[in-house]
Amino acid sequence: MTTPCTAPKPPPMPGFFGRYQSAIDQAMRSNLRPRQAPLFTTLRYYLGWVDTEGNYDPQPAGKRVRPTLCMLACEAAGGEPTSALPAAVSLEFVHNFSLVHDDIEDNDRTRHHRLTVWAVWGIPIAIDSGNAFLGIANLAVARLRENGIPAAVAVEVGSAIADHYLKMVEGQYLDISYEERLEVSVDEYLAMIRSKTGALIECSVYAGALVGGWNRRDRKLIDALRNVGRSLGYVFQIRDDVLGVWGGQETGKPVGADITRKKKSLPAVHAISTARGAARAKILEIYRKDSIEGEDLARVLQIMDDLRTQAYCNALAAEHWQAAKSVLESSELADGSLTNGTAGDFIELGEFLLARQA
Ligand code: GRG
Repeated sequence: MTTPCTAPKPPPMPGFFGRYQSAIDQAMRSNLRPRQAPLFTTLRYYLGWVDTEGNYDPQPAGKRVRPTLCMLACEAAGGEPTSALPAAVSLEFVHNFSLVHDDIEDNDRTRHHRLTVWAVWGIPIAIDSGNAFLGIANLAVARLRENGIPAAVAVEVGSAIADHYLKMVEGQYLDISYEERLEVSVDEYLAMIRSKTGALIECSVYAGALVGGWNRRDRKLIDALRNVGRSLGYVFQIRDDVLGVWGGQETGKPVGADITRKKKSLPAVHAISTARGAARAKILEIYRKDSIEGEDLARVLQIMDDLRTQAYCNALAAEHWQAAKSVLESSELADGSLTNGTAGDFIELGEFLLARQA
């Protein structure tokens, strides 16, 4: 029997999320409002607003982590959080572009317990749908000027978002290419997740800090917040990898999901690189097969248990979280330069990401 995912009870979403949720939702809806062509039903469906026919049908949506981080960083740097909404929702649209395409690439028929776009409309339409999300994202961020953000800052934020989503796409390339390889080092894995997942999370904090802090001419503060975002990206993906193997109470994923598909997520990277003797021969033999199921899956989970792989992953996530906390407590951020209470919000968020169940 393998060790279940360790968290006594799922932590609640940090309370401060509520501060921004309705503004994010309204801004996302207003960006999509002028788009009434049938294509955009696929976007509204994916966002959990309508059913496949386009009829009102609210469903549990994504966590909106990226726009929330963007608004929190803006507030932390001294800005009015709503001034960052064009960047915040742009990041959420980019994220949805990546998820719609990721569902195709991973052959995933469901996300958040609902059919994915390709599973409903087929792959060609889902490619189109993802591309539409990206177009909407590009238009959304261009609206920063309407919130009184100077052109130079708006251009910098727009370029940062484009630059970071290119990094995300690069990271996705690496992730896919690692599936063909038997052995991937922890350093290679960390470089891959820094791009695939970390780039957009880092950019969320960076973009928010730029919008909120441009008039303070305090690059140190913006860079320090950006470093917090970078560390949170690692925490986020490592936790995702733990949930991908040991399941989460709310992920809807079966235990072993990422092993079955031979993903080189952190648990596999750790187990393959640290197993010795008969365990090493066995795990390599299993990972040479086309897919991993039944007894093979149970054996890999057993090897991971023996190697204390889950504890290793949790410790690495905690190490990156510690790095973020040290920045939050560093001289750049701890001397009252952050808006009251926002350092505590970042801490609450980090602790939620470390233990989240979905
Ligand atoms: C094919 C041109 C082309 C691009 C594809 C697919 C892709 C680019 C990049 C993939 C990036 C990706 C899906 C990273 C995984 C990040 C991740 C763990 C997503 C889950 O994020 P959550 O938990 O999702 O925030 P919700 O649903 O809560 O918003």
